[in-house]
Amino acid sequence: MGYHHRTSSRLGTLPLAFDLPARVGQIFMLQFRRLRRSGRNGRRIKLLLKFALPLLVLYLIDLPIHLYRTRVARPHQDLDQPFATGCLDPSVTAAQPRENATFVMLARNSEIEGAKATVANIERQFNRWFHYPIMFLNDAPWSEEFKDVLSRAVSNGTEVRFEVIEKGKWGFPEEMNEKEKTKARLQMKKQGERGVGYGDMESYHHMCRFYSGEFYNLEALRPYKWYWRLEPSVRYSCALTYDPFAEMARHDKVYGWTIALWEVGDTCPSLFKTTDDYRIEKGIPRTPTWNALLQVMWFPAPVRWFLGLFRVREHDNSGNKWNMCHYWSNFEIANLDFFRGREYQDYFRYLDSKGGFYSERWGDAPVHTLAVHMLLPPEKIHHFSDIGYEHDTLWQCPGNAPMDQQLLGNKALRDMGRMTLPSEGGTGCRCKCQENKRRRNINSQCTSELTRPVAFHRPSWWERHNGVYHYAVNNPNNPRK
Ligand SMILES: Nc1nc2c(ncn2[C@@H]2O[C@H](COP(=O)(O)OP(=O)(O)O)[C@@H](O)[C@H]2O)c(=O)[nH]1
Ligand SMILES: *[C@@H]1O[C@H](CO)[C@@H](O)[C@H](O)[C@H]1NC(C)=O
Ligand SMILES: *[C@@H]1O[C@H](CO)[C@@H](O)[C@H](O)[C@H]1NC(C)=O
Ligand SMILES: [Mg+2]
Repeated sequence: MGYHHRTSSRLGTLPLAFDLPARVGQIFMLQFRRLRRSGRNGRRIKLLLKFALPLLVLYLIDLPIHLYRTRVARPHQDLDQPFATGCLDPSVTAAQPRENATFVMLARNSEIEGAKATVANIERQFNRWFHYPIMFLNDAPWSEEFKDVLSRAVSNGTEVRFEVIEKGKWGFPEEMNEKEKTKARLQMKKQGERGVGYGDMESYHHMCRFYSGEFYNLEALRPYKWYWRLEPSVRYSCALTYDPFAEMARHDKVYGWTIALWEVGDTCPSLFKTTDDYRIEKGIPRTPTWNALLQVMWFPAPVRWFLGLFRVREHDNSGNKWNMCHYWSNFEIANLDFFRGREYQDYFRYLDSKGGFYSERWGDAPVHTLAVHMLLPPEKIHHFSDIGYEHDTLWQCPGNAPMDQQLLGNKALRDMGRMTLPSEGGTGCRCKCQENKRRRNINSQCTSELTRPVAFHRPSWWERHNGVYHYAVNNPNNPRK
C-alpha cells in the first residue's frame, strides 16, 4: 500500500513527479526575493518578465489543449444499466435457451473446503435453476478427494469437469532460457524483500501470467464463448434470477465486473507505460474509455515530457499518471472470443516479451483492465451493480429493490431465507448484506472513475468530498460514513 501514503510526506521523500515542480518553484522564489533585496530591481524584474510572461502564456495555451485531449466525454444518457431490478421468476428466465458458457475455477487440491463453499453458494443463489457447467482448473493432477467432494457439491443437473492445464500454458514463457529464469527468480526474491504482495511467490507470478493470457488458449475452453470466473471462498450475497450470459449477449457486452479498486503501485510500476508504448506502436487512438484510466497531470508540457521520457513509474508517454483503478478480476463474466482474439493476445505477447510478469508482479486484474479500456468502446463494459459479491475483506452488496419486486410468493425462491430490508433506489434480489456495513467497503471513487465514459450522472466535487457517488441510474449510493 506504500505508494499512496508516500505523497504526503516531506519534500525530500516526494516522488519525482511532485518533487520537480516544487523545487523549480522554490528556486524561482529564492531568486525573486534576492532581486527585490538588491538595489537594481527595475532592470532585472523587466528581464524576468520578458522571459517569464511568454512562458506563462504558452502554459495557458497548452493546458486547455492538454485537458481537452485527455477529457472523458460525458454521454447524453447512462450507457450501462443493471440488467434487472429485483427478482425475476426463475421458472420463466431459466426456460430460455442457454448460452454457450461455463463457470471456471482455478484451484489447488488443498483448497477443497473453499472450493466447496463457493460451489454450494453459487448453486444456491443461481445455478440450481440454470445449471451451467463448472470447470475446475489445476496445474497439478486433481486428487480423488477433490473430485469426489466437488462432484457432490453441485445440484442435480450441473455438469462438473476437472481439467489439468496442458503443458506450456503454466509457468515461465516457453521461449525463456535457464539463465533468464535464474534472473527472474532473483528479481522475485528482491520483490519479496521489498514487501511486494506475493512478490517472492513464484507460483503466484505464474498464476497471474496464466490468467493474463494463456488461460484463454486452453483446449478445454474452446467449445465456449463465455466464462464466469469463480474462486475458492467467495460469497454471492444475492439471488441472481436471470441469466447473466444471455443478458451480456443480448446487450452486446464483452466484459462484466463487480468491484473496482486501487492497484498497489509496487506490483506493477512499469505496466502503464508499457501498455501505452504498445498503444502508440499499434496506432490505437485515445478514447474516452482509455482516458478514464488517467490521472491527468497539470504540469507544463516540458515537465510532462520529462516524466514520460524517463519512464517515471505509473506514468504514460505524455506524462499523465494511471489513476491505478482496476477491475478486481476474481469476479469476471466475459466473452472468451475477445480475449483469445488477435488484438488481446497480441497485447499479452507484447507484455510477456517485456518480462514484467516476473521482473515485477503484474497482476491479471490490471492487465485485463488496461486491455479492456484500450480496446473496447465504453458501452461493451458492464458493471454488475446488482450482484452481491464478497471476497476476502472486500465486498459489494447492493441495496434490495422494493418489496413488490421481491416475488415473495415465488416457489423457486421460497427457501431464500431472511433478506435485508429494501433501500431507496435498490436493485438487488433477496440480498443479505451484513448489518452495520456499508454497501461497498472499497473506496468507490475508483468505480466512479472507471464508469465515467458510460455515466451521465457523475459525482460532484461535494459528493466526492462526502463519499457519496452516483454512477448508474437505480444504483444506491454509498451511505455516508
Ligand atoms: N492450481 C493452482 N491454483 C492457484 C495457484 N496459485 C493461485 N491459484 C488460484 O488462483 C486464484 C487466486 O489465488 P489467491 O491465492 O486466492 O490470490 P488472491 O485472491 O489474489 O489473494 C485462486 O483461485 C487460487 O486457487 C497455484 O499455484 N496452483
Ligand atoms: C437427478 O437427476 C436424475 C436424472 O436427470 C433423476 O433421475 C434423479 O431423480 C434426480 N435426483 C434428484 C434427487 O432430483
Ligand atoms: C460456442 O462458442 C464457440 C466460440 O465462440 C464456437 O466456436 C462454437 O461453435 C459455439 N458453439 C455453439 C454450440 O454455439
Ligand atoms: Mg483469492
